[in-house]
Amino acid sequence: MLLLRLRLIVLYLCFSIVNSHAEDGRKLWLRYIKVSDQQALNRTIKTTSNHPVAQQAKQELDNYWKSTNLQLTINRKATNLKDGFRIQQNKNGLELIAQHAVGLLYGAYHLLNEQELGRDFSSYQIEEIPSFDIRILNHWDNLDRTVERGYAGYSLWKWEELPIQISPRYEEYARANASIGINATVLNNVNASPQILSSEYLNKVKVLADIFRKYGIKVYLSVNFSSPKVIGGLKDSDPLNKDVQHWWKHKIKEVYQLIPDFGGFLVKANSEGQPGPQDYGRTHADGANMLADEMKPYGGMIMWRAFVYNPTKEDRAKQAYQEFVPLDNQFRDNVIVQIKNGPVDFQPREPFTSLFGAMKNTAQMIEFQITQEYLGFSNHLVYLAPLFKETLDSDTYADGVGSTVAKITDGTLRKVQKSAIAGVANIGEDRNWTGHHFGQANWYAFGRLAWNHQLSSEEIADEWLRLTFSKEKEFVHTMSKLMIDSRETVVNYMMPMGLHHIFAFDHHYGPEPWGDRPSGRADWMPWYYHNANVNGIGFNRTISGSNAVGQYNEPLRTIYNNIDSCPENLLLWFHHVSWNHKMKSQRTLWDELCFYYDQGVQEVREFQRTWDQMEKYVDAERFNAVQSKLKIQSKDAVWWKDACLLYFQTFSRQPIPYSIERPIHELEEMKKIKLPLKHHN
Ligand code: GCV
Repeated sequence: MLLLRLRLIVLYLCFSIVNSHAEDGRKLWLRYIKVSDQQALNRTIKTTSNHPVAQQAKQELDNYWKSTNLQLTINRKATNLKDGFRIQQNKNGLELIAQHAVGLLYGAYHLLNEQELGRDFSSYQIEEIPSFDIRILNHWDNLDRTVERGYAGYSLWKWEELPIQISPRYEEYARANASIGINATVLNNVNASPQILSSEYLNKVKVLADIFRKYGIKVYLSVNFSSPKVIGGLKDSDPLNKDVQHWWKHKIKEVYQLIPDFGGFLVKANSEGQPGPQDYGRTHADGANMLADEMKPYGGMIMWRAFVYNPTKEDRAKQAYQEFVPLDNQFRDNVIVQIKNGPVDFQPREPFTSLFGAMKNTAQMIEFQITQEYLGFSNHLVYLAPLFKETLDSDTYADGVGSTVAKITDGTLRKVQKSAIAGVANIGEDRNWTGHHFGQANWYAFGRLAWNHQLSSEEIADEWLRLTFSKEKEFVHTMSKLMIDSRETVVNYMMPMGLHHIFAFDHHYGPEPWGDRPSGRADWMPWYYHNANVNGIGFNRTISGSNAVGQYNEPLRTIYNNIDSCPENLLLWFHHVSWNHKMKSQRTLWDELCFYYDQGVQEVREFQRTWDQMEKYVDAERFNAVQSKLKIQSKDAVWWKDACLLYFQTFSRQPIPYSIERPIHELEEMKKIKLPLKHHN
């Protein structure tokens, strides 16, 4: 009996040990293996810098660098390197040179990744200079730890424990970001609680800023424009009111006393019910400049969002441009207007926002959404680098041919005090950080593109897969292709050919093209966007419609305006098209719509088959987790296809072609689906 008990105890202990090392994804792409004592003896790593960030770089290399001797050098004269680095051979080994300590840290991660990827360092030579100065995550985290549009659990920031108790994940988070070059983070939701600026919360923020500093990461905060009134007790928050200005001056001073390298504020004003300068008859420029002036002495930035639209008769897609273009020239040089990649809202596919390039004398930055609000949450495998690249590489023609969104925003074509790029984070408290293991790839891809927007989606997928899962050629090759395809697949089964915003109301998971709320705003209703009727489907944004095409530079205006030259993947974004319109494939629009929805479904099924064949390359835990998520994605894709085709068929009144998989749902049944999902803000 005693023996049996002992055996059971041993078994239990073994199981716990194995289990505590189970592969839960927490390590992300950072899987370096510690050097052995012998390896450590065979190489030396030296630096003359005592800067904490340089010391952090050295520490990482001390722990993991196996190859050769390394010299870390700060050369203040190497100004062209900015935050970047150069690595070259010298007679004793490799030399890593940077202008700033942070460049050494980025160089250290670069070397460790290269080592992981099996590079040969014998004649290694490289120079890396970041594309954007500020590479920033935007967390939409609320102070109660819910995350607006977050699908990876509660917020990482345990406000109720701070400033006393420190979660080890704060440092892990900072390290992960630094390893991909992210150097800034906005901790809280743009729908901001004024409380974040209370002294109580600022003392909590300080603790996070102190941890992040060692990794070269600056903290920013989203602020509520009504803060002077709400927490300052003033009678209003009018930016031209001297008391209001005074309040901000003192608040900003308090912030900098606690956090001397504080980055700045992000502001969502007069948008979706948030307060702003227009409440007092002032402009966005009045509001932004007032804050910018108070920030200026400390070198802080104001990121002012252009995501503004009102329930007027005007096409929502035109409103940011209309609001901001007349204000060009008026913003201070420490204001950057933060513009979403698409003119409506982070849809599976949108054209780039026409505002990019339209303001000649105003700094502009792009905002991507890494979290998958409109892309199946953390249930769907959708690799976003192709979406990010599509916008960055779009030619705005603002300063002639080649004025891509990337070059308009990175300082190449327009000189700016600081260039920037933002991504709405998909990170939460889940063990694997992002809910879906492949969601990590989107965090990684955002960082890599912020660092170097010339990288291809394939290069990034390749790196990430090898660092995160396996270096086996077949695995990397197969999964890289799947990842690249996954963006088009989600477009196919959700919103092909430029359809947009036909999501279920409020939570945005699943289809609801029939959605209507008699009391709700028209521009929050799917019919506002798809305009389906017996004649056809799509939003007429041509000259004869809302004339959103008029906001684009030539030749885009003409290309988009003409149904024959408009790219078919944006056709229903710009045109209301007859069901019998002949597509390039020679199918009618209706048949083509059926074809795309079906194709999306078939592609996800193929993803399932492909993943199952990867089992031998992946640990059981992550394999099973991804496999289950793909099942959900597959079911959802069928749901999307059936819902959209059966609903749009009530207008087209045409049969679903026989080559296409038959619906398995009833339209009326699908209309009854109401998911109990909460949208936190
Ligand atoms: C933070 C969309 C989202 C909102 C979000 C808003 C924004 O409308 O659905 O949750 O609010 O964009 O970007 O401000």
